[in-house]
Amino acid sequence: MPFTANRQFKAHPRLLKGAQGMYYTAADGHRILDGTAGLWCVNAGHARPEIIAAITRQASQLDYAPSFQISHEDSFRAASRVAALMPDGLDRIFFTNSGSESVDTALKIALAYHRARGEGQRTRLIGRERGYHGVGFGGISVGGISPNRKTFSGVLLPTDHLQHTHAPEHNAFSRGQPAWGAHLADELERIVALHDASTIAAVIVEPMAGSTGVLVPPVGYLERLREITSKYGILLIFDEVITAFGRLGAATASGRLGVTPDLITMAKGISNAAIPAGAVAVQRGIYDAILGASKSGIEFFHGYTYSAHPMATAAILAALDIYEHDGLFERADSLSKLFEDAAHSLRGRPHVIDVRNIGLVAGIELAPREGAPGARAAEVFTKCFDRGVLVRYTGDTLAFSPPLIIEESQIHELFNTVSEVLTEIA
Ligand code: PXG
Repeated sequence: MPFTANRQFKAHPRLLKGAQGMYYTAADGHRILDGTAGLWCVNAGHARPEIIAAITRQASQLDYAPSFQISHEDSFRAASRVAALMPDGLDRIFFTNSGSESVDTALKIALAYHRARGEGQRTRLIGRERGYHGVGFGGISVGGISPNRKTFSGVLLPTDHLQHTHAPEHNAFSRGQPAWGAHLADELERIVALHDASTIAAVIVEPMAGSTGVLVPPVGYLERLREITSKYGILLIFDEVITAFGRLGAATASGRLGVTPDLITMAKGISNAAIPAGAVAVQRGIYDAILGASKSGIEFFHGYTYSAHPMATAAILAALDIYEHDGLFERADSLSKLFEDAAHSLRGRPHVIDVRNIGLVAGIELAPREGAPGARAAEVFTKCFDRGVLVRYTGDTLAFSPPLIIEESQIHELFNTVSEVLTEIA
């Protein structure tokens, strides 16, 4: 099983058999409040009838259309709708089926762009410690989570990594963006000095690092990365697989935080996770450069059998309709203060050493148990699950990212359950 202790799971399986709105139903019938939108992806809540209807209709009308040399109208309709949510200028869309594929696609576009401009020697990619960019070879190369890399270390791409921005000694219990840490982006200058800008293709970061345990960018940090990358002609990629489609109370983190990258990767909320889907948004100048470099024929040798799968584009169009009609990005924004207060109310509870938040995301970091890092958070996860509340954990950080339809009372239920569990564990 993916990222799972297989033997433990088989000894104590946790199975789900249904989902509706804010709740899962476990195999034994008990209801579980979804505090994580599945894996950060079911932003509009489960089993939305509009999405089910769109997928069903599409399955009977056009179950599949080849994506090479042929397409279907919804592919372009969905691309235009996604583009309309992106920052100005990022209006060329390439469809994928997952976040990992989006990341590898974006990295390949970056390399293709430099090559198209006669700078094919720009091949080095810069990621960040603790970054998560999926599990393709590109994604793990720029990723900064060592257990995901070490087994494959001999075959990773030439990369370098910025320092992560986790700094509890300066920023513990910050609300929203922490004040300290913009200068951590200056490390890019050091990396550029070491390798020379002429060898560097792109920098990729999650604007808000989710998987590693909710690291919110310090005030001014992303701006600084933007300045330095622009200065040296290095492309800036924001991996918005988690943050796009409302998670931070806006269509994108880029829009919410006011920093525009050159490429944006997305997946998860794009289809409300009802059908696997992902995409890369590309600045028009990059697209034009790649197309312009090719005299005729195929301009970019890349793509998937299931790029813009008809069922995926149907789900994307239906999900984007819901986000718009129900005002879910605005809803996430208006709930974010209450969510912040509820998360920070756990300050002072047993084991809590930090609380971090932005939009409808919170991370609660626990002191690790001596000799057993991660065990405390794992126990909280299990106990909450049994009590009917789903949270995520990574290391000793609990992560919260509910569907954007969550009600105020459910926000309180989520954090109150965790608070109770914290008082019960060693
Ligand atoms: N980039 C980012 C920023 C992600 O968060 C991926 C790429 C890869 O997406 P796919 O669709 O290939 O899995 C992700 C995925 C967690 C968790 O609990 C996060 C992800 C996946 C599973 C669990 O933090 N993020």
